[in-house]
Amino acid sequence: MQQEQPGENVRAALNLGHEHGVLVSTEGVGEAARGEPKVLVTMGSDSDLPLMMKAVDILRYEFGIPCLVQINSVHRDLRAAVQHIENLPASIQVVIACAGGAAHLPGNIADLRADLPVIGVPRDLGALKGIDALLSMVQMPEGAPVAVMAIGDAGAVNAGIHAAKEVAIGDPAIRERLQAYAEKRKGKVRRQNETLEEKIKG
Ligand code: RP5
Repeated sequence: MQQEQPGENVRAALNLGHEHGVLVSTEGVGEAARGEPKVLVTMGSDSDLPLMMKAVDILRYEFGIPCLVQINSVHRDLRAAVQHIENLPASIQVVIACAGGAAHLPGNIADLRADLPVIGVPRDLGALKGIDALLSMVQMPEGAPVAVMAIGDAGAVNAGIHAAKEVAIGDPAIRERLQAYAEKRKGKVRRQNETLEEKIKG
């Protein structure tokens, strides 16, 4: 399949119903999206979406990686979640899963999909401020690993970068974009040093 195919053609080629989620790429969302999705970005509720958009945006704008975005709740509709995760398009190489509270979603996906790496993002939520989600994800028993990121915004961005690194294993163009991203970060330190004397003088 050609990368430039629009979203509806991608859907048709992948035999993907709208219940499978929303395609997102650099070019746009839904019918405006282009390319096969390489990353599934899933979450327990659309209340997690503002956080997970940080992962989606770094994937599409920094690395040009199309993704599929999908809600999967393992405490409201476990059967639908199993159905979705077992029927992902074959182009999906990595899963990013976000949840708050007693966060079972990433671990459940790690069990359902022995073939895919799963990255967990704990959401800062409720009385325990994400510590509950962090521990639920990181303390997976032996055999179903979840690569757990930091709680909240940094974790969502890092999940996008980590997913890009997984995709880059088989895609030299993504490796180059990761290098370019690292160079931008170095530039930030250089600029901070250039203006440091003025800031100290006040
Ligand atoms: C989890 O419960 C979701 O991932 C979300 O973080 C949390 C609260 O969901 P809502 O009550 O906001 O839908 O399953």
